[in-house]
Amino acid sequence: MIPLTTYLFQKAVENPVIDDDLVLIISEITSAAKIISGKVRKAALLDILGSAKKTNVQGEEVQKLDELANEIILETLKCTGKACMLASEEVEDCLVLSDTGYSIAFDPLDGSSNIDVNVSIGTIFSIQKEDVKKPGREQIAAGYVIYGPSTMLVLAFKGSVSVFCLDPESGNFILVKDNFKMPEKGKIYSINEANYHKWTEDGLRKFVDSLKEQKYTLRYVGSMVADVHRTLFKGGIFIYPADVKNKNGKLRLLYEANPMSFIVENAGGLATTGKEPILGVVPQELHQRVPVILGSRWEVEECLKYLNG
Ligand code: FDP
Repeated sequence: MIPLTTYLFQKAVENPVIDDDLVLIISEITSAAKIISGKVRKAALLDILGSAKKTNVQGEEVQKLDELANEIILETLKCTGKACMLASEEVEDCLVLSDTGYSIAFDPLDGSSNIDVNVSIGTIFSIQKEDVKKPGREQIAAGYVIYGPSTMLVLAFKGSVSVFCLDPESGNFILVKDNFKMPEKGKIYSINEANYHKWTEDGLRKFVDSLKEQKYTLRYVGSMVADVHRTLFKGGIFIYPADVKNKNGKLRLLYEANPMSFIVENAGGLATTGKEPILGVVPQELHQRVPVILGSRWEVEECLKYLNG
């Protein structure tokens, strides 16, 4: 039974990137996630389900739990004294706290349209040095916490991905899988197929048709953490493409696409916009969107063949 903090200090011995400040930041993000997990589990009892009756910077409806999760993470990270810049899906501008240190981009509660129906949602985070607006390849660490039947943390550093499960009795995230690798090929594709006729790439339609011919099955929760979590463990492909309405797709680069791509690639998979590796995209804007194609190596390479002729 290895708790997260013990794991981080052990990992720091072999990986010099993991310094005490980083350990503190990751520990505090996961402490915030434990509080959020508690609120999510009791949301109906605490009367915190439903809309906060406002829209965020991206024009999306803000849920009460979105707001609460955002406040919990912001306050927790500010208190560490080690975060120099914070960027949240729910906040228009970056919060600059100092010149040097770690910057954290996060989606406090991803999949918020699923909150009211008790479907898995999660917190996603990306940690960079100094500036948040850097290519994903430069991430120091990235992870997500999924609030599902159990609360799990998936944490990636360059070259390693580890999986933890929250033990409700001890309140610790316990290591359940070190050096996690995803399957090289799967049997599931995950995409909002209701948009089939709106996708801008004809090659994508042909690729999805080819998967059906190969007897793939479709699973789509509509909550990125849940869909990526399944893709990591079972293999296959997750796609949120560009469509006529969303020219750059829907998912945000800095706190959705980048951290998930970093996890997937360090677990042996691939992540691309269809034109370039997601981790190579140079961010132009804080809330920039990108098309996302990620998953097992075989399916992503196959998808690229269809997209690029
Ligand atoms: P949500 O709007 O519920 O917050 O980031 C946005 C996101 O969820 C992702 O979690 C999810 O993958 C995607 O949107 C689902 O979008 P569609 O409903 O358009 O399929």
